Amino acid sequence: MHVDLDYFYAQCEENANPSIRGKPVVVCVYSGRTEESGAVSTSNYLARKYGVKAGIPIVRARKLLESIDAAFLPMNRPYYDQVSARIMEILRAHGDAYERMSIDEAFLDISDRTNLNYDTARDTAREIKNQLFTEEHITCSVGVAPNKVVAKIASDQTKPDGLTVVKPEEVTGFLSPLPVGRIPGVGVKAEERLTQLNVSTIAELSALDPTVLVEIFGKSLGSYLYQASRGENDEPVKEREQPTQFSRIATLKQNTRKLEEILPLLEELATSVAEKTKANGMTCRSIGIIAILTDLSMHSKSKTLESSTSDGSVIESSSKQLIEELLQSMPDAVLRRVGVRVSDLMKTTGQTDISKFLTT
Ligand code: TTP
Ligand code: CA
Repeated sequence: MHVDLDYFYAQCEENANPSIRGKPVVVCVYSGRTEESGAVSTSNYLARKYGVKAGIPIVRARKLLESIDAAFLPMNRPYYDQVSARIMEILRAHGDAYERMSIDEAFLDISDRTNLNYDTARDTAREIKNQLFTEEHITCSVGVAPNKVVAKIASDQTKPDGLTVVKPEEVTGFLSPLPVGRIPGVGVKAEERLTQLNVSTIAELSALDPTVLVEIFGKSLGSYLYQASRGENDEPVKEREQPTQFSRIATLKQNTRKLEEILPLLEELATSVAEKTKANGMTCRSIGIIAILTDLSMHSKSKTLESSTSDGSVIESSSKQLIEELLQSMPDAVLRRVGVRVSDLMKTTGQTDISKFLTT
């Protein structure tokens, strides 16, 4: 099963501000350089009807929605991280195995618990969708299929709030008419290359000689494509390898060395990194800051804690202390970007975070 949360950041915003429901919603990453500079992070489906989608400049989105009552909101990543972490916990509990792919996507292996029965699998998918909606007011699109590649293509088939089940005997019929671009990993470039070979559908791709594909795309992508076009893929659903660090870095509204101008951004980054650490079920023992100066040189400073934590306030206060120390040691430094990084990570499962006892 592949689960993809619908228009995720924008849906989080609709839940946080119910008054914007029913309006086009545009989540923006303001670069801060001028008032309207930056790009659209994502938008709800209503905004998409007007052509407003991820990646376009905010200025362009404003034009497209000129006479419309639309909501333009700044991206609030720490909040989406929190919602995502809760949802991922729910998803994890529904799988024999679970693999988080991104902030809003995960694979579940449900083979054993459904006994490979696709009707049971459909019920499981409905149950998950209901639970996400009841508990988090979030809709998602789900694909159920014999393997990861087909499940991902299936979740993309009907959006938003979709559920597409592709039984083993339906795989070929399902894939055949779809454009090759629907195969995960086929980007614009690969698609262009395939168009030159007169291949536009997955059926046409599956008719190519595999040696031709390997010649053009190399052994790894070439053989993956050949298999994917036939609906074959044997990658297991598995938890990702443990990350060793989490970091976030962002550009300041203006170049500065004033603490009062740096701290609000630093706080936001620290909270986000803390959420990410928690979302991964981990704690950190080392906290660091990164500073990129106006000459683009990079400087960092870190400290080791006495005990491991994922407490946002600890990460925040340590980051503040480190940035103060860095500014003191570099009297001429003017900052362009700042970042927060945690490392020395540990899994919390089966272990108690000592800081929990210390904060009460
Ligand atoms: P997606 O799953 O690609 O998009 P989505 O969830 O907004 O919409 P859909 O209903 O089509 O799944 O990405 C997940 C989140 O990642 C998205 O809500 C915002 C963020 N994102 C960006 O910040 N920039 C981008 O260019 C894209 C594609 C996504
Ligand atoms: Ca999504």
